[in-house]
Amino acid sequence: MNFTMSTLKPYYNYLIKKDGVNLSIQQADDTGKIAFSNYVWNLSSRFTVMEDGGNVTFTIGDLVILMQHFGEKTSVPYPKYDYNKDGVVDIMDVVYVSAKIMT
Ligand SMILES: [Ca+2]
Repeated sequence: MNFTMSTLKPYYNYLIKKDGVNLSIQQADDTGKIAFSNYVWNLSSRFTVMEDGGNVTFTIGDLVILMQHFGEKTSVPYPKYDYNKDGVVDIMDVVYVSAKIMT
């Protein structure tokens, strides 16, 4: 499934969420348009596009995904959910995301 949104601000970053969980950040092109694809969705999925401005917010859904990757240390250069970049998805990353949710 491909999505296109226009009438956005050119060159601004937009955070795309699916069911409240961060999906990706995309920059609008010079005409204020972004396009994205998502192949895993169902009819009840809800997509949100919001102006990012560099401050990604986290939700409980992000914390659940993080917990599903707890202990991972195989990716190069760092596991995707290793927010403090110490080479492993560990309790420090859980604390980081938890703190972001509460602020
Ligand atoms: Ca870590």
